[in-house]
Amino acid sequence: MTTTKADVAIIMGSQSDWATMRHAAETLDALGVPHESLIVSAHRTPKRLYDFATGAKAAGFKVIVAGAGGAAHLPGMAAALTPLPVFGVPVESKALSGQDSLLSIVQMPAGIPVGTLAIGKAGAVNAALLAAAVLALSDDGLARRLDAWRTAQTDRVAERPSDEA
Ligand code: RP5
Repeated sequence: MTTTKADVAIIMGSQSDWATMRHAAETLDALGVPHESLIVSAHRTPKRLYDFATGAKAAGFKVIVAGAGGAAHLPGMAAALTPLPVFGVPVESKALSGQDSLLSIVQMPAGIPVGTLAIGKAGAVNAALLAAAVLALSDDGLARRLDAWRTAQTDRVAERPSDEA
C-alpha cells in the first residue's frame, strides 16, 4: 500500500456495509479527522485484506474502524495482522439482525483485541468517536473539537419533551 494522509482507515466487507459505515465517515468529517474508506472483504478479497492490514501502519494509518456483517471475521483478521487499534462495527444482517455480526466480532479469544461497538449506526458513530478520542491524546486541536462536539450534543437535549418533536 502507498502512503496515506488519512489517520483513520474505515474498512468494510462489502458495498452493502456502506449505508452503516458512512456514519463513521460523517462523524470523522464533523471532527475534522482525515479518513479513507475501503472495501476489504476477508473472504472475497483475502489478499487485499492481508496487504491492507500488514501495510496499514507503514502507510500512515493510526486507527482502523472495521465494519462487517454475518460471519464477520474482517475486524478480527485485520487486528491479527496489524498492531494498530481496531474498532469493530457489527453491521445489521438480514437473517439475524446483526446478532451474528456482533458475536463474531466481540468474541475474540484473548490475545488479539477488537474494540467492539454496538450493532449498526450507533456502533459506526461511536467507533469514529473512539478513534477520534485515541487520536486526540496526541492532538490538542482535535481534543478541543471533540469537547465542542460533545458540548453541542448536550446543548441539543431539551429539558422537557415536546409534542412538536
Ligand atoms: C459480509 O457479508 C459483509 O460485511 C456484509 O455485511 C455481508 C453481506 O455482504 P453482501 O452479500 O451484501 O456483499 O462480508
